[in-house]
Amino acid sequence: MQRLSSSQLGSEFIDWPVYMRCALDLAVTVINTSPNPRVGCVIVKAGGIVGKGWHVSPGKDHAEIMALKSAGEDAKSSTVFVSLEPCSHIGRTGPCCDALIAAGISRLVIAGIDPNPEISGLGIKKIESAGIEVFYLEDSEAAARKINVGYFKRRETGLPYVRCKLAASIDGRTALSNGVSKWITSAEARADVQLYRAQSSAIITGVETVLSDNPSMNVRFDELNLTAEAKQQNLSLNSIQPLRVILDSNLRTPGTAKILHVDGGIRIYVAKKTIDQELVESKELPDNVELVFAEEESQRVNLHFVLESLALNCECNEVFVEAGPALSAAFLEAGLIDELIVYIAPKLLGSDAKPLFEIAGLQSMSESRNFAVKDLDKVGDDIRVCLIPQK
Ligand code: AOF
Ligand code: ZN
Repeated sequence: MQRLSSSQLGSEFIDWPVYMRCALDLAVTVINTSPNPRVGCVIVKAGGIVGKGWHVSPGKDHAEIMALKSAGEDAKSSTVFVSLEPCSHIGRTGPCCDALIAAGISRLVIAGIDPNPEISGLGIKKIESAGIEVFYLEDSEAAARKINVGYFKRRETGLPYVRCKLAASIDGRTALSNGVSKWITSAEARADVQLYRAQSSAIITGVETVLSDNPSMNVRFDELNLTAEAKQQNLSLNSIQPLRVILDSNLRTPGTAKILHVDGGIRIYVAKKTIDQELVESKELPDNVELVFAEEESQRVNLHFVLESLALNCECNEVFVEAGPALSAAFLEAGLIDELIVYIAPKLLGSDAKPLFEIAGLQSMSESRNFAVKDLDKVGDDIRVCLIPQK
């Protein structure tokens, strides 16, 4: 395999980054392929695109297979651009490497190596041993990883990528002192949250939020505001609900809670030592609810255990925490948040309203929790700020 940076691309290959950008764009428009990565592929011949493909959902064609089908005979002697190394294994579907070789392609250009231990590097080897040249576009690697930030993190560390979302007023308050919080932010900001939910493998909340707000925490597909192109690329989306996860050390979630009665799987993590069978039976939980007895820390479920279990047992790539100030603070203080998303509404809720995070008693500036601003956007009448906690 030849590693190439843009500055090394001769005039013959000068448009390669553009074709790779097309493959990456196809991948990025796909909202959720969990537990699989988002992958895009374009097939180029005689200076033009002859085939395009993207992975839609597990069990469906991989990006390369869709692109090969759309290129037909034109795939012969073509150059194939894929945002990720083609697979060499038999999973839910057959190996893309074999299909690319059988189609008679001449060159393969990739932007990332699949961190799946069943594949990692083997796809490249297999293609090369069939006499096909393989190129790695180094300048596209960061974009390829960003599209699958959770997939890479899970495969490389055993933990999912954690986004924590909060909605606050400009005075940093998340609810009035009487608990009323509907609605702080605009409908546009709430539709934006729906998109984050839709791209997540799991949505995590706490029992306090279940008890105080009785939320559904599901994806309302009609609220997603997708473009026609995005709709076409996400045809299977409507049938997939992220796993909903409730952290509920003492199993206080009522059997009647709304979150338990909408489509999709539910996991309730309870603290191992505090729960007895009698309590479980008294709850009459619906069949789609799985109770998980978690390791505990000060009689609470251990958050690291929860995330590890979601990655290992449920193959969660990206998880979305939508919780109150106490649980959000617990994730932050445990160093488990990768990205904090705060919607700031142009409102004042007053000094007796509830804070963003329950963190108290700081005495010096050196104790402040610090963030780097990743993105800042206006969403409807609100501001969305994406922050990366600084360790
Ligand atoms: C590709 N192209 O578009 C994707 C790939 O169970 P399967 O058959 O869907 O295989 C899943 C694995 O394949 C996944 O874990 C990842 O390693 C790779 N994903 N590979 O060549 C694709 N989505
Ligand atoms: Zn494949």
